[in-house]
Amino acid sequence: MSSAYVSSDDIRDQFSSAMSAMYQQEVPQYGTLLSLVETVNQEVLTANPALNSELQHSDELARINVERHGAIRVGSAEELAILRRMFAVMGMAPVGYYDLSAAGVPVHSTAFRPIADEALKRNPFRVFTSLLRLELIEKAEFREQASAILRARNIFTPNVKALIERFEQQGGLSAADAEQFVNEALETFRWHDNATVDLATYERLHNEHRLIADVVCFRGPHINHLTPRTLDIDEVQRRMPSVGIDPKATIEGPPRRDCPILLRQTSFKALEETIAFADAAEGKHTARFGEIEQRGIALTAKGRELYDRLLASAKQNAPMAADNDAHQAHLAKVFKAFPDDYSTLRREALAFFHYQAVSGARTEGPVTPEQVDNLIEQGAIAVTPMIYEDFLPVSAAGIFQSNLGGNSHDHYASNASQDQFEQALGVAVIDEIELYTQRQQASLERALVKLAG
Ligand code: OOG
Ligand code: NI
Repeated sequence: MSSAYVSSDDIRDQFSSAMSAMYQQEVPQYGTLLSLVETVNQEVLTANPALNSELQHSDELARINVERHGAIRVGSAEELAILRRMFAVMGMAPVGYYDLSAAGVPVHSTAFRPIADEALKRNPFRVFTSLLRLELIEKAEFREQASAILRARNIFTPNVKALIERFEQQGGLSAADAEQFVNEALETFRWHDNATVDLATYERLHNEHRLIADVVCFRGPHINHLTPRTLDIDEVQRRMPSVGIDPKATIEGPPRRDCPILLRQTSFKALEETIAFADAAEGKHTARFGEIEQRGIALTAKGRELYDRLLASAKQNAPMAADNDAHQAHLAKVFKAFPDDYSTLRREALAFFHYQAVSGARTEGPVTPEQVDNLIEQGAIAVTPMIYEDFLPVSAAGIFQSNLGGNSHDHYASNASQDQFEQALGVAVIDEIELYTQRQQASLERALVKLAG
């Protein structure tokens, strides 16, 4: 790629900070949450020098303050396919397939995110992107009305489409084009307090499912939350009320542990906002909320299986407590079966790690897998946890539900359709486990080459 072009990592970094600035203006509580998260992160790092140096060593520290994910919901295959090309300009590819129908939400989703080590270090900005599944709406009349409304809208500015095409033809964008791209791409995700339909249409679709109204009745897929990464989610959850934020009852995901795994998340309830409808009637819509997350180590397929099993059994033998302390205590008991030290997690191949040669160390001849363990014990190879960069379907369902006022529709139950999603997207989604496996393997190979001198 010619140096006349801005790197995709730079464009993503600019876009992620422009999006954050826009959302702080639109939803002031998000700004309050950002400050709270920053305060708690600073306190954690001050109180815990070992964590501080571990994060510094793995280049995690630099990204913490820019790190966030957002979420959007789109209505048609065409919209999803153009979004995929838009995110590609920012070095973001679709990773993973999430079926939310099992949780009574008529969407399926992927996460657009950077995939290479260097890109993740620079800015791991991710967007959880859901496609509405009109085929799951029972009444044909609603299906047809919704798809006619969606066909008539255009969620992209003409300029952003032209810039996407220019990027695809040239293989990059100049600084001026990149700046214009960021500004124009932002328009797709802006909030509109005027709906494209009359109040009666909104209410009909809303009564079928609140999410359908949210996707169908507006000019575009407004960003519905942005989520900063905290180093202590329990502490942020505890302090949210003190800054005027009302958190959802329980933290989703695994319990607090010495070695955090996967992803823990909590949110505050969606705001009720005034909307002007096309017939000049005034009404309310609740869509936009705030969320925080704490990320831990990525799990292998084997580790993930254990996580899913333990989570399911926790849910089975205790209906999710509305009291977070009781819920966390119960989870902690069930998750005792999940090893909680990095050495066991690595030896039992439950989690992914980065391997690094320690400078000055040398090996002779080829190294067998058993010798890798010895080299680690001898201090010739250092291992650091590989952070989980993706999402969790059960947690995502919990986040969706906390904002849908409990109006879940069981008849959508378990209707995964990855083929159909990929057809809409225009490409196959990348398998996240495969990505972690490749990154781990590449780091080990680099370490061994370096040790061999
Ligand atoms: C997405 C909810 C899922 C997460 O972090 O798991 C999500 C949405 O409400 O559109 O953001
Ligand atoms: Ni989220």
